[in-house]
Amino acid sequence: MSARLRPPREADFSSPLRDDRVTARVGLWLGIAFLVAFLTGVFSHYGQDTPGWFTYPTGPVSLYRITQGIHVLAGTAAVPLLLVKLWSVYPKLFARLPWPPSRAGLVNGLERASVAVLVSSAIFQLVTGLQNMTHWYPWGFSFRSGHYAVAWVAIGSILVHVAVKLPIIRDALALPIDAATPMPVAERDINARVADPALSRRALLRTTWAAAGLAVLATAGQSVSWLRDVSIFGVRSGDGPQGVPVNRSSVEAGVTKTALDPGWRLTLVNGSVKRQLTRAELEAMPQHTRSLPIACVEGWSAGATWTGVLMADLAALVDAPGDSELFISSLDLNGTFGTSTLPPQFTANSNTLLALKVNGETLDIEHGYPCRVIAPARPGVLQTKWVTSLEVVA
Ligand SMILES: Nc1nc2c(c(=O)[nH]1)N[C@H]1C(S)=C(S)[C@@H](COP(=O)(O)O)O[C@H]1N2
Ligand SMILES: [Mo]
Repeated sequence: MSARLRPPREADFSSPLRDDRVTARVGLWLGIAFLVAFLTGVFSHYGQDTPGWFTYPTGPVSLYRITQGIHVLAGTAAVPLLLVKLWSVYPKLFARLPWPPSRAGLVNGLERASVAVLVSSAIFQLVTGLQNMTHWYPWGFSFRSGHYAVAWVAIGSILVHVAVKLPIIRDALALPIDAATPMPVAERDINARVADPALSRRALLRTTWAAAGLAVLATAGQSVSWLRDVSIFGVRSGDGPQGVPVNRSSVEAGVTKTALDPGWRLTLVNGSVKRQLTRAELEAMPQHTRSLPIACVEGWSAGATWTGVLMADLAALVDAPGDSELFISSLDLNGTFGTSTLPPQFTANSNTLLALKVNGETLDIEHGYPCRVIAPARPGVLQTKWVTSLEVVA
């Protein structure tokens, strides 16, 4: 290299590890991770913001626990994969655009612009996802709408990228990883220059898979209990009261007094029919016990045994059909999670309870005392705690 200071050029990067064979193999798994995260993410979004054409399923009861666990694990695995992939191609940033402008130059410029969109949307998704897992919201926009909107940008730019690169990807995947053969693709003969690298391409790939696997193991314990001890990234894998982690506490929700107030009543409303019940009256109704997980959008989940009354029984008290849609309000007034809507198929489902107990004990205030919603297969954010009223939606 010359002694004179100048910006690097693509040819200055001579590691034979930066090779289409590495990029394509890591890219393949990165693409799979993003596709899995996209599909499970859209499902999660529809679970919370259900479009009219979609009926959210009431089972299997662990559905959301599985899809959202996979969503977060796919995103976690993508972090080391994206880092290695970016490292393998970043010298291309210093490749010169053909000058004077030509058709080829224009195509090249467009392709680089699409890669810029791809890289920035991918980084945005992984960073905001990790921030949500740790409850760190340094930005002003809503996490869910931002993460959802950019998901479409990311998946779209991945599709464009794969389409543009398909011939290179095919050739690169077909070539043995460690063979010295230079790539048949014209501009990629840099790797032939360095004869004896410190690390083989195979070893680099193995290290990459190991890093992705380790990241997954270190996170999975937030949903898989026997992995808990090795899960240093499982943010909320520790036990909360009654063996269930707590998302938003009673202090954060501002309900420490109202939830324990002996004057608390559950209000049931069906048009002009109205009824109020004390907790003792709820306890006097037929009680049902169900094993259902709480599965947070952040990826953690925990199974528990809940005891309480059937939603359909409550609807009947105000002369409403057992498959009524219910609007649920809680004492928690200063957040967006203080209300939720229970669709008809959940009110009618005998796994959906207004729970009074968890794991055999009276609900802790942190888990929603005096009573909370627990429905099968749904995102945790809809399992409203500190319930104060159920209104039949006309
Ligand atoms: N009223 C109210 N209910 C709520 C919340 C809340 O902030 N306020 N958080 C929800 C979220 S995001 C989750 S994951 C579950 C967690 O329930 P837990 O704290 O009992 O584990 O409660 C849900 N119910
Ligand atoms: Mo949650």
